Amino acid sequence: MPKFKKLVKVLKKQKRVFIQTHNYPDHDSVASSFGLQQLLKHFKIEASIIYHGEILRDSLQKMIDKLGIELKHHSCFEIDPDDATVIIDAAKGSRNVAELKGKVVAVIDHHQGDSPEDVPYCDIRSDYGACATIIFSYYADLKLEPSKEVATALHAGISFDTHQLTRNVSLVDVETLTMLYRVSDTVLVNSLIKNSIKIDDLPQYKYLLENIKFHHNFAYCYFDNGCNKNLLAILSDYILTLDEIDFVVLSSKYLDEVIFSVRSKTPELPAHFMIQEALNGFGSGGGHIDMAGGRIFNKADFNEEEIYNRFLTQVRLKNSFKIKISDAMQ
Ligand SMILES: [Mn+2]
Repeated sequence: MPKFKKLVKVLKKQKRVFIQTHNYPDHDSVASSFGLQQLLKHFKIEASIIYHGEILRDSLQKMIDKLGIELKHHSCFEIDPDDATVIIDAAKGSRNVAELKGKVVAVIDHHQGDSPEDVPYCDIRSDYGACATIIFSYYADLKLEPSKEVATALHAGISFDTHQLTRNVSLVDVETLTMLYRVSDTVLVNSLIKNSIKIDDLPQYKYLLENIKFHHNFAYCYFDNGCNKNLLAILSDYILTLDEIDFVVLSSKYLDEVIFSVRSKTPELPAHFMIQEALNGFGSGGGHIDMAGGRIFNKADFNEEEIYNRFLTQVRLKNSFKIKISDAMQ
């Protein structure tokens, strides 16, 4: 029996179903939710897509508008404890997912993590570059072709999460993208990718270029005046394009918290472990070997110098280890 049928069985029993993205959703979480919602319709299950936070990027808003994706802030619904929630592109209990009144009955995710025992359906594939790849596998298992809108959304989800097949990508992501490419609106996907920033974002670039610190292959910057989460991610990808840089940490004040975006070009500097280590005792972090995020929940706990030094110590240690290995190999 295809795995997806198990999810259908779980959801058929529910009175009302919500598909919840991670907070401040990105292209992959919205695309995956949309793909799942449309597939559930095939089984006569109606589900509403909800999120917490805001839609921060114009590129994402454009994808939502052009593809007619219906998603609403969770406050638009009166969610009660009997309502069922499917969490997409995040883990149950993660700080990145608002805890709502409904019961979590399913988790579909591609981040590293364990399956919670109290959730009837879990599909966690941490070797995949995008959650959209998992959703497409359901269509493939059922031998159903996604609509042009769903294919376009999933194509965008995979392209954004894997940074156009250059980050945390698996062969399955590539094969999925090849199949989607035949059906999707590639002109729209390309325009979403190419137009990812606005003129209003340029002052943040200026601040970054004026304040970034470099230490050998490590780059670090703290945005004292704040920078939103999605732009911070775009900026860390931008800094990683520097040939000399292997490891980037950008952080910013954001509401009451301090948020972090980490990127790594080399497995010797694993982004997810290094952020966990650096924020230990102050906050939490996680993600993938080449991209990770984190936060300090109370900005009063944030001491910029101490955090910088924690990252720097780890980078120095790991760099010296790397040098020793390469010396030994010569
Ligand atoms: Mn994702």
